[in-house]
Amino acid sequence: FLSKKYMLRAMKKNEFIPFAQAIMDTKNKEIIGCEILLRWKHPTMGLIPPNTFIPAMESSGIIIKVTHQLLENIQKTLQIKAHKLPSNFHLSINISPDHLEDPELVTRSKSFKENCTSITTIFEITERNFNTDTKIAIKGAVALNNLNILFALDDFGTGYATHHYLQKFPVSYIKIDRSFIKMIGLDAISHHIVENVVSLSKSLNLKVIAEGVETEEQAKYLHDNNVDYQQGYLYHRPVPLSDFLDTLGA
Ligand code: G
Ligand code: G
Ligand code: MN
Ligand code: NA
Repeated sequence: FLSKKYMLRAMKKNEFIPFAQAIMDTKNKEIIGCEILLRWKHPTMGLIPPNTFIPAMESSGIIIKVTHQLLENIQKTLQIKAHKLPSNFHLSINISPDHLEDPELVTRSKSFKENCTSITTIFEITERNFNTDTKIAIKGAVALNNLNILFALDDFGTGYATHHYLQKFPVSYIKIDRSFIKMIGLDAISHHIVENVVSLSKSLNLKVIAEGVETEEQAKYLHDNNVDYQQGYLYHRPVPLSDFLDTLGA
């Protein structure tokens, strides 16, 4: 089921669904936005999580088509539920690094932005396996940034060339990988690792999002260490975007 042909057929049948997970403001514990997480609603296998199929989509290149379809689906859902959106809502979308080299991402994103004027759009680029360092990719990122799309460096702390990318790409947010959040409260060494990740982000003057927050102890630590935003099972599990927007009320 991970062949290119099979996944393209699934795309045509609209089996890839945007789920959303809330992102919380650490200070007032209000929802400031959400991250879109793709799910495959397979007719016989049920809901398949992205780590199962994203790598196959990336290596076959169809992630580009699937992401363009995802942008259209998100746009439609946001238009239907526009009355549910709070002001200054942040919507974060994962983009595969190679996709930055595709000029069509800029035209697609431009039309997305024109149709979703009330939200702040963030593209999350992972620094795990991030070797998309070409001039073309940087140019793409700058063009998107000129459309007022912000960038988050995802899985922060797991890559090998963090600062190289922070220098070259127009990054506004970093997301501390959940492997670091898991270490909070465990032992002294783990503690120092987390503190260093936080202080590096702060010294670079970036907004910090912690992901994979599961316990009150982690939440308190992140609050006490001035981490701006938090995401994790402690607050909300990912649900279909449309349901998520319904829970926002008014
Ligand atoms: O939801 P889950 O934890 O299984 O997500 C696994 C990974 O898949 C996450 O790291 C996330 O960044 C990635 N991912 C989720 N949705 C998308 C998507 O639409 N596009 C890309 N490129 N990656 C995604
Ligand atoms: O790669 P990325 O960080 O974008 O992936 C986010 C993934 O982490 C999603 O697949 C989501 O389902 C998962 N996730 C979200 N919150 C938590 C959490 O609190 N704990 C764990 N273990 N996974 C989480
Ligand atoms: Mn992400
Ligand atoms: Na991540």
